[in-house]
Amino acid sequence: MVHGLVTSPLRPLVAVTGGAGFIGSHTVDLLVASGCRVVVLDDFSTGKRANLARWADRERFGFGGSEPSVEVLTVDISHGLFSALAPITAQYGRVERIVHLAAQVSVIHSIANPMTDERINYGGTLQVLEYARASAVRKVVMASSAAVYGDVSEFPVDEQAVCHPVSPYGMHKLASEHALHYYSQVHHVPTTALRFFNVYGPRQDPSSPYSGVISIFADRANAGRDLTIFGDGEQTRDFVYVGDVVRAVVGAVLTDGADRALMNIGTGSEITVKELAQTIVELTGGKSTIRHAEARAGEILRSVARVERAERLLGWKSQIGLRDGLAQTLRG
Ligand code: UD2
Repeated sequence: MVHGLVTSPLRPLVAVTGGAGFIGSHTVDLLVASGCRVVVLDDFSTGKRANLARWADRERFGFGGSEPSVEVLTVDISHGLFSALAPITAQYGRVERIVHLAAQVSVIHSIANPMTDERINYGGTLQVLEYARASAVRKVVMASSAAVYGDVSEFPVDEQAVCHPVSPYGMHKLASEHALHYYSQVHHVPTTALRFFNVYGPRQDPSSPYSGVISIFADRANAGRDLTIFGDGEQTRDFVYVGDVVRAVVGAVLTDGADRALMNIGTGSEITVKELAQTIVELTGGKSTIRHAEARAGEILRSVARVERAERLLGWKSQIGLRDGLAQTLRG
């Protein structure tokens, strides 16, 4: 069970950085459904207003009404949160909790641009934590990643495994986890880091070559186009449905427990990319052909999470199986 859930009749004000993105917008939906008021901070580099369209008519100045509502601010997280949030807190009271999802999300981009990745991903986390410290925020939850592990040899991957990230992206996520621990221990800002495995689901953008494989395969299979597998397709991943992921995020941010904790957010099951492609082709009526191209350099061959810790600390477990999640994703 989630311990210490907020029972205040007042709706907590929760800030969501990256709230217009794929995982962020699903997080906003669930927070609002849980009775929270939400302020989104997003620079719209990859986030989209369309992802928040259902809240558009209730955006701005809706906090005083009877309906839960969402405020959207255009902010580059690496410039800090203070000036952006000042008018909001002056009008609606303090930000009680923060979900930190804003990030430069491409591993490949981080290898070509390590300084940019450091500014946004590590620097952005420090900005969030500085705001949280100064404003006595009650909980900060950050999206970390399976990328912190790098190459490991034991599966499923345990949170206690020694981390050797093999990208600036993974390095900066790991450094961000250390920052969460430091701010919690020294400055008494309660924090939780969630190490996401391969998240998929509706609203994931398939448009970049480094988009999530399921978003690319779903998009192409729906259009009857070929799917390209990099390498032999025997590499495995632990694909976790976005609806499950945001239950973990919202559970963690609305609890006063799980402080200074970090945990894997995955299903504990793995599937090869080849089986994944075959399943998607089957679910879309068999119109697409599966082709192979050269394996990606630096590819991790196996990835699957040990999941007991999230169950123990948050009472969280994935519920949506891959076939159901794929069906939802293919419907869009
Ligand atoms: C995921 C995360 C990344 C980081 C990393 C940590 C996503 C989108 N990326 O990278 O942010 O956390 O895990 O290890 O979740 N593939 C194909 N054909 C395609 C596209 C991909 O075969 O058209 C393969 C790809 O070579 C890989 C697998 O599918 O073996 C998954 O690729 P991905 O880009 O979805 O995610 P991954 O695991 O590289």
